[in-house]
Amino acid sequence: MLTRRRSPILAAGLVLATPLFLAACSEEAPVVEEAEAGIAGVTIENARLVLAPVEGNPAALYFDFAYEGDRAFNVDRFTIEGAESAMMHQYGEYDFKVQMMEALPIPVSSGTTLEFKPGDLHVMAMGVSPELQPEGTTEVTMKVSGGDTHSFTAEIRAAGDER
Ligand SMILES: [Cu+2]
Repeated sequence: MLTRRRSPILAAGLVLATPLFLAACSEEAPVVEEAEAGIAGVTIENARLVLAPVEGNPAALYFDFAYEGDRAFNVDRFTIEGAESAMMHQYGEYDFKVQMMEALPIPVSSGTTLEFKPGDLHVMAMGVSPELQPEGTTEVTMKVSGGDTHSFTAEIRAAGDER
């Protein structure tokens, strides 16, 4: 077992090194309209990117995640169009203070739901482009262990909007 004392980066590396034998993707019924690109069984709802009060400061991405599928995987990392980088954060107590820290990859199997929400698990977007403006949208890509990706659209909200 990994211990929490390992650095998140090292732990992530060990998790990624676990061999995963992926079932070949099977294309089933012909797709009529453009499908949400991604992993079968993943549902993302209520995705929103909340900008910082000061332009250029980190923004926070929240959404509801659900998975119904055969293959277990780890939610590993995110990219957000218009942000230079993104990182999963969790709040935890450190040095007698509650503060944000990098989250380890999150194991997911059929029936898992995750709530990325204020004050809890979230994705932090760094290097946010001024082109990301309230009432616009941006494209988010979630990458999981094994390399599959799932893309979805997030609404952009101003700092003062409802989160
Ligand atoms: Cu954060």
